[in-house]
Amino acid sequence: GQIVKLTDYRPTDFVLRGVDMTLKLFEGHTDVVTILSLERREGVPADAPLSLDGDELILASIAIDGETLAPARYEATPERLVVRQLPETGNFELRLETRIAPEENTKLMGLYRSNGIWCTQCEAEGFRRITYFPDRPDVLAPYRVRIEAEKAVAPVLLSNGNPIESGELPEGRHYAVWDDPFNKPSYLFAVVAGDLDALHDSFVTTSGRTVSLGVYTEKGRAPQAAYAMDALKRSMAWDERRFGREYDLDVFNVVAIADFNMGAMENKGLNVFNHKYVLLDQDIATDTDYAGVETVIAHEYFHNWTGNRITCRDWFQLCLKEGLTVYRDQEFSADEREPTVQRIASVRRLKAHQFPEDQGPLQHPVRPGEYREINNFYTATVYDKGAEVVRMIATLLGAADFRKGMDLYFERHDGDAATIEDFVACFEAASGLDLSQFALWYAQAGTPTLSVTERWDPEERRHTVKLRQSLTQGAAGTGTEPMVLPVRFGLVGGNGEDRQAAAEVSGEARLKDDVIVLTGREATITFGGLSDRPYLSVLRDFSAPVMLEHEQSEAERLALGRLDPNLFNRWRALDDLIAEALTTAARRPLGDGEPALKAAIVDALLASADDEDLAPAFRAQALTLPGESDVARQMRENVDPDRVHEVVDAARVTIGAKGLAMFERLSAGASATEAFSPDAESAGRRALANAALAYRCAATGDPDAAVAQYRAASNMTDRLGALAILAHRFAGEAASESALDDFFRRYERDDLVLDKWFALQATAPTYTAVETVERLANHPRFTMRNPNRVRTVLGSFAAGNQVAFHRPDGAGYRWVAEKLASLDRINPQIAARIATTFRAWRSFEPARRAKLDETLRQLSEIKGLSKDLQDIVDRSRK
Ligand code: DPP
Ligand code: ZN
Repeated sequence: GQIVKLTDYRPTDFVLRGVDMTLKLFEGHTDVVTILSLERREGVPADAPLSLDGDELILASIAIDGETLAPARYEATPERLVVRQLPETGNFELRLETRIAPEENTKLMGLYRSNGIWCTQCEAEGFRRITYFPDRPDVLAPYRVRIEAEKAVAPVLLSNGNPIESGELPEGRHYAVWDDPFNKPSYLFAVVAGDLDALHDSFVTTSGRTVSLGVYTEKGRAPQAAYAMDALKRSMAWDERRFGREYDLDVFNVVAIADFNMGAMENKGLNVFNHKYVLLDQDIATDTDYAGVETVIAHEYFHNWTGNRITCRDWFQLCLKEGLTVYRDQEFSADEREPTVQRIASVRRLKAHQFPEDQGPLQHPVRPGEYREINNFYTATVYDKGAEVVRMIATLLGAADFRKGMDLYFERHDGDAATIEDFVACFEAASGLDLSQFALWYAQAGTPTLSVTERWDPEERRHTVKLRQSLTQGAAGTGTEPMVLPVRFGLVGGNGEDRQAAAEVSGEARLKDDVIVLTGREATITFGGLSDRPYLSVLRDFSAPVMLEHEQSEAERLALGRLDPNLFNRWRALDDLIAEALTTAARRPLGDGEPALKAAIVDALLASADDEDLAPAFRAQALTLPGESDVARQMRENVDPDRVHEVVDAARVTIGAKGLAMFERLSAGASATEAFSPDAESAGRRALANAALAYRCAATGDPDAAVAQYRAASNMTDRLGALAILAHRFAGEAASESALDDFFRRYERDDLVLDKWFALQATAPTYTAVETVERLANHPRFTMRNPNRVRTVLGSFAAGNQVAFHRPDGAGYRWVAEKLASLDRINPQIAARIATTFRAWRSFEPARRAKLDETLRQLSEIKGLSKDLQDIVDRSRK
């Protein structure tokens, strides 16, 4: 495939003024008539042709200003339409007809059918699968869309914007016309047609306009959209309050679709969702699912301003909308839930997904400089590190100037296809800060290391803190200049309060309130006038996405784990201690009997879990040990997944045994006594009880408590919490098998719940899980056509089952590779995404490394591999 480069950007030769489309939906095919109103851009040579993108298209007819074109004037292939001898000046109308087959579209890009419903996914380059078009985000136009379909099959006809007309047609057909007055790029185009139910509500904006809201679902499921609707209204109100952003159309619709490549899509006025992020109630969904729906609903809604009103000039600027919108949804969740717990969850996610990406062969900067397949750049780096970069801007500027900068961005660029430079310039203008060095965060790939050392001078009563940053060049080959690191800190006294101290900075850094802004490779800050040695709490709230190397004694870290008034760092003090201990232990050989965790660390963890002054959700986070993949990542090389599993599991047993009495108390009657409410506080109580149950069963080796909770559960969180313990800790045992059978029978009819059943079995940490996934893939309810199902079997196994995927005989690798090869012919995007699991191959011990290498080589040599999968495989091998 061809490489697209950021530096090659230039505007189109023709300006698009408007789009008028008619989609005639029939069983088996759809006829699309597109009228593009175009004009040659000033300064473009008169003989320059018009070149439009296509993908697997067949042109049925072509006319300009009502006149059919002679074949000599155009050239059409499935991928391109070139038209010559076009008017030198003035507007002209290009009319195109294409015939497409949504029923055969298994890539789920463009127009396709899911359970009979017609729906679209156009980001990034799906629109060109519907009609020939200048399919790039800097081509903006108003759209008018007419949909025609058989009324009995598709009573509901939706598109972007406002509905302006509808009516009957002969032969039982009908039509609807939608008008979107806002200029938009083609990737935000959407059409949905089908026999759908809906939940309706309305929202009155701050200026008093009433917006009709609809959440559309498959028949009979509208009641399960109630929480999504609630989250939507809260998102709309929050964006007004926090960012002064009001909704702009008369309607806002969300549609839940069963077969969907992404989580959801922010099409203007018509968000299309993976139904996993819409449909729930307490019987079918866990608290994690509730939080997921809330976040994704908010995220897509927030895109209306950060993405839609202001979009991206080109796909290299993807983080302009995604990083910013993730930051916004994180802030929303922090406000709606527990801020510290939300931050812990975001940082865990960043470290689990983005850090390994940034340190491996698929490394790329937050704004990539080139790509072969843009679908492969919807990554943790663009999204999550992109959000961290925005968060650092907010930290550097402070809340007031950050808001000023955002206001200016909306004011200056409303209606634009903008760039990162445009975005950053707004914060410079708002604050007077020079952010040119800061902008390196967008250009330099890799995770910087921040080293911190301290020296207490008892004579002078001075504490000296030395900061150093370094960055090594990785696969992306980008620069390694020092970056701007905002390091939030506190000097904690023995009473658990932050001390105030006069500070003196030497080296390239400055101090802004409680933030050290490190700009050079190193700097020293001296704090004077202290009565005794403080505990240094550094990188509070994870104020910069770095790897922290802080030379601090175990005693000091345990003290911070008990005292730090910054709760995020209180959590991190223990989490880091545990992660390091597990990593050290995992480097010792398999079967080494030494306990991984010292008694003092276990006691500290148990004290934290039992501290009733802390929110239950926080205590549950404290009990969540670093996962096997976190330990593997920290080891960096020579990883033996069996040893990692042994170490992490032994730690669970040790903690469970020592805290057994407490865990029995905390796990007793998780939900039996209270009516279900999905709010964050109640969810926190359930999380704590379920964490306690897991430790209890680890300690006793007895499944009875889990079986009892499974049976008595009155909500899915408790039922699945118990089932997860049975399916993983007691895999293969009678208690586990019968609970899994029961679960299947209970929820057989609901694919969303069935996904949980598939995923739990695919992630059971035993060698036999390879045979299990083989069996699951042959299960009548398994299908390669449904991305969720594929993700819950193949994806969960490859990314979430360290033991079985890495089985020493290589059977796990072979099975995944085989499945990916066949999946690639159906849905390349999903195949490529799952294949990224192989990128860590270099970090394993020699025998597994060789097998992984060989598997990747075999994959790379398959003939006719998609551009998506080929790109991932080739880059992973580098
Ligand atoms: N649907 C994806 C998201 O919202 C891509 N825009 O992040
Ligand atoms: Zn997004």
